[in-house]
Amino acid sequence: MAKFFEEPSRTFSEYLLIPGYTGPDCTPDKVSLKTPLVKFKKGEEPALSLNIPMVSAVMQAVSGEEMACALAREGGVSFIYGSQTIESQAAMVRKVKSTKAGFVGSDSNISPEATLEDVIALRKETGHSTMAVTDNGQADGKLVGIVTSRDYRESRMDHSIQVKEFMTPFDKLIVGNEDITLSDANDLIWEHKLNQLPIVDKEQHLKAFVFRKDYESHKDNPNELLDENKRYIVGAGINTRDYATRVPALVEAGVDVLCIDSSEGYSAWQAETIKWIREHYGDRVKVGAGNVVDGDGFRFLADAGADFIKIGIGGGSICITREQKGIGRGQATATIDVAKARDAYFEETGVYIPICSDGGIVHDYHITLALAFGADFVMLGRYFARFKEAPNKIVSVNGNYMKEYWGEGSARARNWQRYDVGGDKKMSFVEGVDSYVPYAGSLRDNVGLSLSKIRHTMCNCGCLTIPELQRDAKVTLVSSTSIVEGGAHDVVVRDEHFDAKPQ
Ligand code: RVP
Repeated sequence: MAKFFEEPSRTFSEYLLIPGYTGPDCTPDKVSLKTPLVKFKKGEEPALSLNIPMVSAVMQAVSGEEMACALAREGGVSFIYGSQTIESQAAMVRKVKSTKAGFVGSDSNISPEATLEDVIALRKETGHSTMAVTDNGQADGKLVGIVTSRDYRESRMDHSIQVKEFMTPFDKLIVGNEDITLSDANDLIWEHKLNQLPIVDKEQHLKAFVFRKDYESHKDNPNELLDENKRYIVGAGINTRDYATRVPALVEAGVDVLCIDSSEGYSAWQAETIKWIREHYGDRVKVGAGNVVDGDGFRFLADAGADFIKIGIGGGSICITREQKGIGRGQATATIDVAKARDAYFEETGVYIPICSDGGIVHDYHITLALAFGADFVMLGRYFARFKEAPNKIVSVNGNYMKEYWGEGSARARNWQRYDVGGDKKMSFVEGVDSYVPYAGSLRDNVGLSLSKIRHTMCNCGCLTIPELQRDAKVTLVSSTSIVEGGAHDVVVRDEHFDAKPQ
């Protein structure tokens, strides 16, 4: 007879946290959200940790190079999507690793022969008013000058005038050399009252810009996740088919951590992929695996040598796996069950394997719940797809700004490797949808707000760290009627459309 689980499969919205005692020293500013990213032995430090418990999903619509830099700046990690060619994925990783914190690659480049009209068009496209003028019009060209809004008067000048006629030429520019430190770059900016400092190599090729406004934000970014060379930490997704070529290319590009991206990870192919990585790189290359939804799946991947293990089947906002195939498990129950298996494994072996709850986070408090259930960090797709830094397009739908968001198992992404169970190299049916999510602005503002809520809730629970929350949280199931009680009820909520007129 089949094995039946006694507990129904539950999701986050079915739970609430019960407050614990909050002492006078338990304040949000004292909360640490540091959490391990890869496994470690009892008493030792993990080789990689996150400063906030959030990573961005291995998805075309979510994790490109801009997202990776923005999230690392806040203390999390992006896993650059693997459903693209090995070359383009490695190029994205390389781009992140070549972006030193505070040193920004130039995305607005123009040639000296271009016209003012081209400058105006480029400014509209990128939203940036500082442009590098390079001999070939590309980011890697020789710097011959810069154009900022101070160099031209749009309404007074002929738009066909060439850039070389009005740019600030190289010999009038203050520049930094490529070995300059951020703090020396900042000194130059202050000394010469600059808004930006171009950084060039010995051949005068543009390497980056340091902006005055970025330095300010860098200073108040204590959570930035950097490697020992002050470069952003970045992850990348891999699959169980082309790892023998993809992994070396990503490692060569400087990737910090890999993740086998699959809708169902309790498989021989995942074990083979990890084995191949261990044979070729030992423990130097860190690799997470998944997804699983019970203790058996966890144990299998733990024994296979995974550095972290991801939980979740069918809970993603764009995912229809449960409808299509009838497999999966409520995200809360899956996380609780896998956390139990992880704790038992730790007891038994002295090795702590971080677990990641992936998919189905709708409200910020779901993150706190996932952590209370034992997750060490969460992976989010929909959440990050709403931000400016995601690689998906912003569109207007019925007058509202939206961002496109599509599943890796949708007809649009066609990421068949993620759903591969051997056999044909194609997708015979979809497991995801193509959708829109409301545009929400910058990652920094949104993540800041979410983390603030998490810190406050942790203080309500009397916890200053994630391990304390995992150990001390008190959790209750909610009834469907008490869910109604949890929102505003029995009042007419005031908004701009319904407001009392003064008498
Ligand atoms: P969400 O954050 O709820 O949008 O979920 C994102 C997660 O959904 C991803 O990290 C991945 O595990 C899963 N996913 C991605 N594509 C698909 C699909 O097409 N079914 N599912």
